[in-house]
Amino acid sequence: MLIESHHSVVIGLGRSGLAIAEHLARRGESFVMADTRAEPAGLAEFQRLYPDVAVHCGDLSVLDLKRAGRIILSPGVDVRTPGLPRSGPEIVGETALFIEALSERARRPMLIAITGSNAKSTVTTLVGEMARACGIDVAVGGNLGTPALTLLAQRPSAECFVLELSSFQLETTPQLGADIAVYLNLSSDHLDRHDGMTGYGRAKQQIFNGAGAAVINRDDPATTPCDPTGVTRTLSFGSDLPVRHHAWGLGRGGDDVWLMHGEQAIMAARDVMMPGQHNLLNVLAALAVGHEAGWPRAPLIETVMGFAGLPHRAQRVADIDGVTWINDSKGTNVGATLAAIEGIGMTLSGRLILLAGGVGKGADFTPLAEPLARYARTVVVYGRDRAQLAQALESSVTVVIVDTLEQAMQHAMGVAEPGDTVLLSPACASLDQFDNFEARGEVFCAWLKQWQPHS
Ligand code: UMA
Ligand code: ADP
Repeated sequence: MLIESHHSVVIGLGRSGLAIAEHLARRGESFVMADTRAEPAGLAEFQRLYPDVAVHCGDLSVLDLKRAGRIILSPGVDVRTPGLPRSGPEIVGETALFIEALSERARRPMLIAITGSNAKSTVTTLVGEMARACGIDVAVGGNLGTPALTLLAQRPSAECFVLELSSFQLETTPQLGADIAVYLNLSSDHLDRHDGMTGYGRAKQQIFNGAGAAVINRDDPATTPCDPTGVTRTLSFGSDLPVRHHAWGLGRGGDDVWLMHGEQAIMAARDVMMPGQHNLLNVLAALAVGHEAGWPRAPLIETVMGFAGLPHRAQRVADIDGVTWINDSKGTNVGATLAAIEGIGMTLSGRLILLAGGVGKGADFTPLAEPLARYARTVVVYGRDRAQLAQALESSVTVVIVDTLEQAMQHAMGVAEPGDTVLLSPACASLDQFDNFEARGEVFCAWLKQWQPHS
């Protein structure tokens, strides 16, 4: 394929690649497409839509990418992929094109950008719901599912964009310029892509580039801007009692826990439908965003009271003979599972039975040992990396090893006592036994159906 200096080369024939192609085509810009897979799933659809655009599939090293005007990467494509030039043309991602297009608008809509290792989708969705409840024409997407450029095309008159951004998307966005930049937390994930925690943290810090207000987590120092230049205001949330006006936190009064803004109690924790203290923090982060955006408080609180959370994220799915069953299949890393154990453990009447396992991605599971010793009756491990989990946990808690999730559930059903909670929060990816985390969560829910004849 011949590459010329006026060409953008778009890499990746997935959702982002299609959104980029549509954007460039609409602007009349010349581009070619490439994908490192020999037969990418999106090829036929792309060729149907753009029969005149050249497409290269396979090794990028055979292309003369140094000649390109610029290279636009899909988030799933590593910047270190063989064949990608280390110098020469600029390498950016879909979010950078979105920012460029936004800045061309006469009246720039508000941009709220949300990152973190965990809770991005929950907080992004909640902030979007809050905006809608305030009557704002809002578009919600990014890593959550709909590419930012697709949102821009579909919702040209949106007053506000709420984007979930992954480290992959931030890494290829040199200047984000969000009006409100939210950094929820940092824990180990995607280390294969980012040369360890330092690179992963550095990519996440790009959320603050050119930001107006920063919303950060007092419980997690990694979320503080490393370079606060340009950040005009910093708001924080955390599990302690906030002492300053810009701080959101938790307070205790009588038997109740309260969500606080400075010294003002905003709402009772028992009015939050999502289970666990970690979800109270998510609500505090969303309230801080709503406040900073200048949205009225009453619809924000009403939205929280009606928000049950997203499927597969610490979702209460059954109550059988006094035992609560929680589906946290999206707990695909140690940080998420830790938050679920701590958050749910804190409010337990009985003991916890944790079901964990799958593909551990080389993670260190030992941080789970101490909270499990505090809250768990048993941990049932299954799937490919069950032996690593067992080894990390068995000196602190009873561990039972089985092969499959169904066997783990069967065992949990046998040992659970009334008041206990069975939590599926695998701390692992699902791909050894399932298509994705949704399929894993659905197996969990389907298995429970046999015990709930009336549901
Ligand atoms: N491809 C290559 N070479 C590679 C990897 C991929 O050529 O080394 C090609 C594939 O053959 C395929 C295309 O790239 O044709 C897929 O592109 P992609 O992997 O970037 O995926 P998209 O379909 O563009 O979806 C992406 C995000 N995917 C990833 O970051 C991996 C989606 O997040 C996101 O919803 C979407 O853009 C819209 O913004 C998914 C995700 O798993 C949900 N995100 C990770 C996460 O949440 O942990 C970060
Ligand atoms: P993301 O989009 O970042 O993956 P999700 O909202 O889909 O985030 O949640 C992913 C996982 O993180 C779920 O298992 C969820 O229970 C867990 N989680 C939710 N809130 C928090 C939090 N505040 N800290 C850590 N983990 C959390």
